[in-house]
Amino acid sequence: MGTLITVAPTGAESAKADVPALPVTLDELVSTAKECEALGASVIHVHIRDAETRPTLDPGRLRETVTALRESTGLIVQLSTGGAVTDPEDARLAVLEAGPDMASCTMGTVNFGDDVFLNRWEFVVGLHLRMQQLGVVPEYEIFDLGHLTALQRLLDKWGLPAGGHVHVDLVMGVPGGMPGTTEALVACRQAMRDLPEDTTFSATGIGRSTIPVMLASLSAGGHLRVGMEDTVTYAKGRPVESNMQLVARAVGFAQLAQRPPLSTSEARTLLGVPA
Ligand code: KMH
Ligand code: ZN
Repeated sequence: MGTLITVAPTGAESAKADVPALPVTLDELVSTAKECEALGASVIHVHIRDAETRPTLDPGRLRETVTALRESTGLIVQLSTGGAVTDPEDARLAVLEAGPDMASCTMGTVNFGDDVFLNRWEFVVGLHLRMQQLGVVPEYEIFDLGHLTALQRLLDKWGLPAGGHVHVDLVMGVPGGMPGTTEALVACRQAMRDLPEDTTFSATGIGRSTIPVMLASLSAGGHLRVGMEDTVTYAKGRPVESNMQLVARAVGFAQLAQRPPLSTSEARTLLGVPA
């Protein structure tokens, strides 16, 4: 099986002033997307910024971003409905109206550093149902083991997502969530036995857990998410130079594991995203 590589280039947490290589304008995002696709990424997980480089969920900017990424790349465009911890639920739900191929759907509340990333059950159900209506394929974001139990409950009660395939992303090493360790990844892998049989997963490790999580995911049959949303230090004392540097490293690891990157069309087939 090949490796699905998702790039998460921007996020909502780092400031451009602190991380100058962060893509924050539409031009920066599109050129990053093109280069990451050429290296082997097949999905882009998108957070956008406003003219002052602050995180935003502005509907017009989101639509413009989806259109520009579709025109310039073959990547699967996945918008974040997580936004920033300060974003209200209605703005997060409205992200879906921008017409992405995929969107994230976080499966529960988690302490997030000194903040709280709030995901009430009723809100999670609302996201799942709206994605079903609009034909947007979810990526279920799992910050803790119990989020997988919540996903099982969601699917049991409300049915399979658009596209019929279940794909989860393990976001590991957030201060307040599960640790970025092989043991935690294996525990999640075991818990996925209660989900549909063909469920797939990717994993990302925040900060220092980036490399251990990549290796654990590849060896457990999982896929990879990398990018400056999650990792801004490449190695001790070396800031990340670009998202491409992180994608290139992930591609190298995937090739070493004899699981080369999936093409965008193979990724669409795997995830149930229409061409
Ligand atoms: N920025 C975090 C609060 C997602 O994109 O869906 C949430 C997050 C998850 O990044
Ligand atoms: Zn995100």
